[in-house]
Amino acid sequence: ENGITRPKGYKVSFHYNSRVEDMHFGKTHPMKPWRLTLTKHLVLGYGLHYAMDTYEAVAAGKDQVRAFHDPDYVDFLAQVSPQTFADLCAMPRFAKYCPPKHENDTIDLGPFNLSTSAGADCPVFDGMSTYLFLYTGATLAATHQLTTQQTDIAVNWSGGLHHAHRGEASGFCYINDIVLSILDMLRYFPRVLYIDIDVHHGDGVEEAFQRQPRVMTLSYHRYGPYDETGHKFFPGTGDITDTGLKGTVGEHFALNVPIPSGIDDRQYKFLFEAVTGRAIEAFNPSAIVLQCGADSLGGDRLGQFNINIKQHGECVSFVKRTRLPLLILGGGGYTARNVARAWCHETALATDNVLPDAIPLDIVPRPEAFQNRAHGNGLLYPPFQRLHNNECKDADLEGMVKKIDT
Ligand code: TV7
Ligand code: CA
Ligand code: ZN
Repeated sequence: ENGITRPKGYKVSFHYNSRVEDMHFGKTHPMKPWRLTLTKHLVLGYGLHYAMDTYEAVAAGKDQVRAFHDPDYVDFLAQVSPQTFADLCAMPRFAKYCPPKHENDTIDLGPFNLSTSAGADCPVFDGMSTYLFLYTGATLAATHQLTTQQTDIAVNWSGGLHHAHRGEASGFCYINDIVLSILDMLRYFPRVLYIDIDVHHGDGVEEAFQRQPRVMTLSYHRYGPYDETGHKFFPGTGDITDTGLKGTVGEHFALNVPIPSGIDDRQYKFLFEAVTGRAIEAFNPSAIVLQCGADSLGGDRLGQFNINIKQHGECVSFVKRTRLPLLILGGGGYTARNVARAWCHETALATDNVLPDAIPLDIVPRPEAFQNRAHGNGLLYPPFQRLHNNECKDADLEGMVKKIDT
């Protein structure tokens, strides 16, 4: 016996699809869908599938995706591949979306911020269309389980792609599965709270609901200049003064917690619990969507925070304690072994299971991914080689919370 039990008094559903995991954005692209395979290996290795209902996702339909996205963009996404890209771009219907070309561009941008050039944030890759409609299908299936009260917590680690806009891909995100999910939820729940702990600002979701007082968006993210050239950390939005569209009924229903690099567990816990607690109290949501981007972990390839898996998970526990219908999604996360650790740990938290910290290396197919000679094979405290200087001052935290709470 592995000791894994189903949670008492509530249900958890787990949505996945193996075909999503086998996709490749390109050799050097930081987004690695196989981190989902690694996550699944840990979840199965620990036996957490005994604690949940598991569902293999089917692809979302174009009509479902059109509930938020531009119809031309949806048709393009449904047909695009490296083979069809040039021909599609040449069609008058899509050519009008192509930006003018510049002499010394390193990246050839096509329509909708898509590109076949190496180095593009949103590349066109083999199987891309399948990938997009499948991760979206998984989120919509998870949402359906919640809105029909067949489950209490639904999990889709392949979703959470918060940067996609109505008619444009952005920051590794093509279809905004989160927006589509919340739109569905609004047919059943009076108010939906969206919480985003990815290290990047959840700009696409905030923008989609900037005029909607029934949706509150709350993002925690790295914000500010991050290099010598004064470039801002992507996407550069989400200032503390950004609280929704001024002069509309949506004003005050967006919250942003911009954070300097290097924030530690204690500081993050303080900010997260103070601001999220107040948001829940003031907004009184009927359901919650939690985007659990794992690039906020210390040692992430793109992130700049220093928080550990235990604190990342405490955000999930804190939100779960509201006992509201909860959709848990993935998002960013670029150091695959740590992404898998965090999301497996959070699957355990969702199902009220406590896992032994030693990863069961004998039952995961790729033990070498979790084996480290110097630091062992712990689940919660992997070695973080590259920690960031903590630029986050204790003295500023209290003031930030006050400023947001107005
Ligand atoms: C949700 N950072 C998505 C986060 C999206 C971040 C960016 C890269 C990057 C892209 C690559 C690549 C990279 C090592 C890192 C202004 C630019 C600078 C392209 C090189 N290596 C999420 C998006 C962010 C693509 N984009 O929130 C191919 O880093 O900063 C930018 C924009 C222009 C484009 N260039 C980067 O976590 C899922 N991109 C290597 C190959
Ligand atoms: Ca965020
Ligand atoms: Zn991110």
